[in-house]
Amino acid sequence: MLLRRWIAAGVVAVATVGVLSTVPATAGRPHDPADQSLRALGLRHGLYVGTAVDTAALDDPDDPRYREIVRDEFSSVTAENAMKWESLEPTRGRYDWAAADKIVATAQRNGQRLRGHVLVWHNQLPTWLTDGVADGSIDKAQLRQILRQHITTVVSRYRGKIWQWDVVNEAVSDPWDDPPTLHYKGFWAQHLGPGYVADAFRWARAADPKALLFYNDYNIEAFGSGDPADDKTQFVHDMVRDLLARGVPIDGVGSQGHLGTQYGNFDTFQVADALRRFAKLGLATAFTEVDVRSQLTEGVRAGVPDEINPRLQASAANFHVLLQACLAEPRCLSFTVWGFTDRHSWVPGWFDDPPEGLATLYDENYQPKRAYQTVKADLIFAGPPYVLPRVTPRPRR
Ligand code: 9MR
Repeated sequence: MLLRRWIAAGVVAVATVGVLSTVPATAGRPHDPADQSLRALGLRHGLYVGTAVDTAALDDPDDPRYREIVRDEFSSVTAENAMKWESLEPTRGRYDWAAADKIVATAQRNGQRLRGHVLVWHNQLPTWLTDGVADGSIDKAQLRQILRQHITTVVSRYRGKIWQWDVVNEAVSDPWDDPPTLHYKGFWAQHLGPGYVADAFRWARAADPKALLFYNDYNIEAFGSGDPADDKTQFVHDMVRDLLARGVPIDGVGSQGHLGTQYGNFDTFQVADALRRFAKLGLATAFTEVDVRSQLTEGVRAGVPDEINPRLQASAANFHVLLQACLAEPRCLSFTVWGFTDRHSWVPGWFDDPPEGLATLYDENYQPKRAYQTVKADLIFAGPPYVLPRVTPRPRR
């Protein structure tokens, strides 16, 4: 058994070196066929493989492995929470840049690109803002001015350092919301009307002429009915098409990619089709927050293999579908996972009835899971004619 495994590993290693040695260096890094990290393998295609980073984990002196994996495996990082409004401006008028600056500095030291997350979202807003609106001390005109000021301040601080900004996040409702007909949802739409979306992109562009400006949302991995009344992907498609038609400087659509193994999900062709249709509008795309969670049944928690294995395999299969579709679409610029280890993942803290977890590429002890090997294999065994170098659109004015 051991011998068979060893031989199989040897065959893969030889095949890998064979594939890699024919590929030229990309993206400014010397090509090293021995470097089998996700970042090196991704850059063979010009694809940036990223992760969200958690400030506490990054700072934890007892957790060096976290920092090593961030540094070695990823070519792009996103601050999981540190650039959100409540983190940056907990007190009105007093910005605390420490955590965000640290992530930017770490990324620069590591030679990584940065996705900025997030300028306009209805969650994780500071209470001075939401309370002020609720008690009437901030009126509509002031709110618009405050938003403009926030976008200008944050984008200006990191001008020239952010590759892609998530300018507007999750502006569109879901079919389970009330009313079920899809609409602009949440704090900003409620208080400013949907025009805030275009405003936000214009203000972001004024503060940084070069960053790629993204709209970012979940459950837009594939098209459904095609009716914007109940197909979120179609709604978002029509929204960004209209923004473009009005000359709004939007450059990309980020598909978050939060999936669960208990759902039907999609095949590669459906996902590739969605990316293609956004690309046809002239937009870049990216997977921005990929993770694939599973229900932690009693059997899973007790370590029963026939409960765990199908979930790990299904998780890997869903990572594969999203990554393969991204590889197939030259305008899909980056593939970012929302945390890389089950040790630091938003999932267990968020879904507790039933409990969910197992959503990332590495287990809690930093052992690579099936999903990691699948992502790696996808990056190794992809190439022309179906996988071509990335095409980056010029930032719109
Ligand atoms: O991972 C983030 C978690 O730590 C926060 O508690 C949560 C609060 O809303 O936000 C999580 O990140 C979200 C991201 O910013 C936007 N898309 C959904 C992500 C998961 O909720």
